Amino acid sequence: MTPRTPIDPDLIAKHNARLEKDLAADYAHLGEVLARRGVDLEAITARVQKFAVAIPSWGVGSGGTRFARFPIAGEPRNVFEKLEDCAVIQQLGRATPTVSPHFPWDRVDDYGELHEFANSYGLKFDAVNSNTFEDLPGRLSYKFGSLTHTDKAVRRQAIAHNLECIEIGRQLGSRALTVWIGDGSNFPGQLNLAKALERYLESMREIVAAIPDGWRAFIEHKLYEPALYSTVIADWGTSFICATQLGANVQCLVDLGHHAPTTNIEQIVARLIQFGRLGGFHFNDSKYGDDDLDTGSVNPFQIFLVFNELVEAELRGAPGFAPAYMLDQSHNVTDPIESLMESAVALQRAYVQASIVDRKALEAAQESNDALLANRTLQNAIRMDVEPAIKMARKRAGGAIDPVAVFRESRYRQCKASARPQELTGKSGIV
Ligand code: RM4
Ligand code: MN
Ligand code: MN
Repeated sequence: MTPRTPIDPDLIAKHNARLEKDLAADYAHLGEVLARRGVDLEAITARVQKFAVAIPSWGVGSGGTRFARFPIAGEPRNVFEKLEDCAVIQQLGRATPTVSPHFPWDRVDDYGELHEFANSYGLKFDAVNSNTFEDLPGRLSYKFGSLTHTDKAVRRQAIAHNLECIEIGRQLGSRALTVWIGDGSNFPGQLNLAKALERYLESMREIVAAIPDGWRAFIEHKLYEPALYSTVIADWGTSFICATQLGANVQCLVDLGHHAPTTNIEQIVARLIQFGRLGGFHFNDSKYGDDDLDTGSVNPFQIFLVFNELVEAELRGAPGFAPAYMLDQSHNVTDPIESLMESAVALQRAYVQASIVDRKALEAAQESNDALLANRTLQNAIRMDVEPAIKMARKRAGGAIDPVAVFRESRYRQCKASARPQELTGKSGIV
């Protein structure tokens, strides 16, 4: 069955026809430059075509800050409309064939129907995210924690929610559960730090016991917020220790915004790979905290350095290396569809640049302690304009050479503005 196409394929073809000639010339030029370095452009383009990152279902809605939310006309009101928007991103960009759902935000009555609906657009589901950081009416409150709460009844409720997420994921064809908790404390002395972690492990043991064969559980750490004094799973060390305590199918998920501003994230990534516990990523960018800005918009070098570790691990065949790539962003001042398309390209760019690093030269420079040459080897890779490889990969896969331009010309958002009458909710932003 050919997938449904929310954007008129003729519009893409028309746009591409206009840009094809320039792209062919740029592509040929890039091919020559890379050949001089001993790199085969066709092999690189084929790598780009295989690269995939999941869209967060919550990312296609407009986000907000702690202060206010400014919904845009035509934003999705339920998971079906979210999937429609995800299909646009995939149709134009061809780098995002999966969606990572979030529950209870994406709850429906019939998951078989949801699965089929996604399939009709050629989309599949990636890791299922549980949410025990928000209260539901008529349920016990997570104000003082969820999986680590002092009250066993609250812990039971949070565990049950995660078990339900696994069951939903099973029906959706997902293969992983991501657990992020907001648990922690706001005052020194408020929480017994050791006991809180003990309760976390106890709760997680029950969840991990229900993880189906072939699945993985991801533990996502975060330095602070909403807890402002201490967070139970604050850092990769805690995440790593918990993963090793909980089982071989439990790994660590790195959200780029969940660290102190100067943290060397690429080194964390290297450590997790080395010890077989890198589960995956939530990509985004930030200046100060968990800003959830578009990936690569603030610090593209950081993304490159992360991919430098990932590609190195891939090429040397690091045991158990199979990270799940997901975006986790919140869009306050842009159209989420445009932002997500740009972010996927930023990841492809970092992936290509990391793929053309002269690894032999780098290793030789490292072994001989030639710091300057080692750094120049990396710089040589990021100075290359690799856009033609990315555009060509997209075009060959049936996407748009310039996805944002086609999206704007399609007037998709304007059409949705009338089809999806705005629902003003009091909800503020995500953390
Ligand atoms: C959290 C964390 C989680 C995401 C929520 C919405 O800060 O990044 O991954 O599910 O935000
Ligand atoms: Mn995240
Ligand atoms: Mn976050």
